[in-house]
Amino acid sequence: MNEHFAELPPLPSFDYAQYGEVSLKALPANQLIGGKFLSRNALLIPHVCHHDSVDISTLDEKRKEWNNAFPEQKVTMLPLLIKALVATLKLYPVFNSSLDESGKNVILKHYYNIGIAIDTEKGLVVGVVKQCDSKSISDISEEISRLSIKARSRGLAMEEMSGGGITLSSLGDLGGTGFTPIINAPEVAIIGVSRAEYKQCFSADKQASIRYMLPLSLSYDHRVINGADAGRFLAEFQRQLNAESLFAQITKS
Ligand code: CAO
Repeated sequence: MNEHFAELPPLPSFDYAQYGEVSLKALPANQLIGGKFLSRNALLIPHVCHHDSVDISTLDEKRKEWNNAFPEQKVTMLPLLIKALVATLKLYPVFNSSLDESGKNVILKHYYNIGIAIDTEKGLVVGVVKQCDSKSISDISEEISRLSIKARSRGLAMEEMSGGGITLSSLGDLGGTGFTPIINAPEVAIIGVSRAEYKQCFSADKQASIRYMLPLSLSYDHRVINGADAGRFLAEFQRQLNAESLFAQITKS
């Protein structure tokens, strides 16, 4: 496939200074390294991005109740998303897979390692929270904290950035209503999460209520996953984010 790209014209070089003063700023190290992989993944993987939103009103209430009761063990939305994602992956295992080198088979992973995009001063890195099915919400919370502190100080070891099955890229409370995340190959899907907002929603019998809605953007490798699979997968993820089994885990955390 690469030979087709060898024939593309180079990006234009340009004398920007002819229009006014300019200055040079070096890109941070992680940005330089990550940029090469992002370019490769964006060019070589046929991406499709599926946008949706999920009602997390009840989940957020339970999270806040927990945080008020145990402020020293504060939980953000991310560990809860990870737990719901693991439950969804168990039902839709192709989202936790990689294409083999022949491109004719997928390797299904029977472990649940979730990558999380971490914003650092040196650029974006992906840390991997391992064995999320056997970890409690508190354990996952602590591991996210550990990985993000280390990524922003000493940097992560290769082992801490490897072995993921699918990645969650949460822009958290930074804003946005959706974005198109680039798949972290050799994974086949990535979920982008934007800022949750209170919105007026209507039930099937047209009753209005204000709900806390979380925007989701699922990019998937169209060689492996079809649009119908993506729709079913996100519908299940929405169910899992509202499942009693998830709420029960918050109180047991
Ligand atoms: N909507 C609204 N609020 C949200 C939210 C969402 N989708 N996600 C998180 N929040 C809230 C958290 O609950 C927390 O609020 P409280 O203090 O009231 O609980 C606050 O935002 C800050 O959360 P956080 O960002 O510190 O923690 P996190 O666990 O959500 O995320 C980490 C951790 C490491 C993923 C995050 O710090 C980070 O680096 N995010 C950026 C990732 C990124 O750059 N992605 C884009 C990649 S493409 O270039």
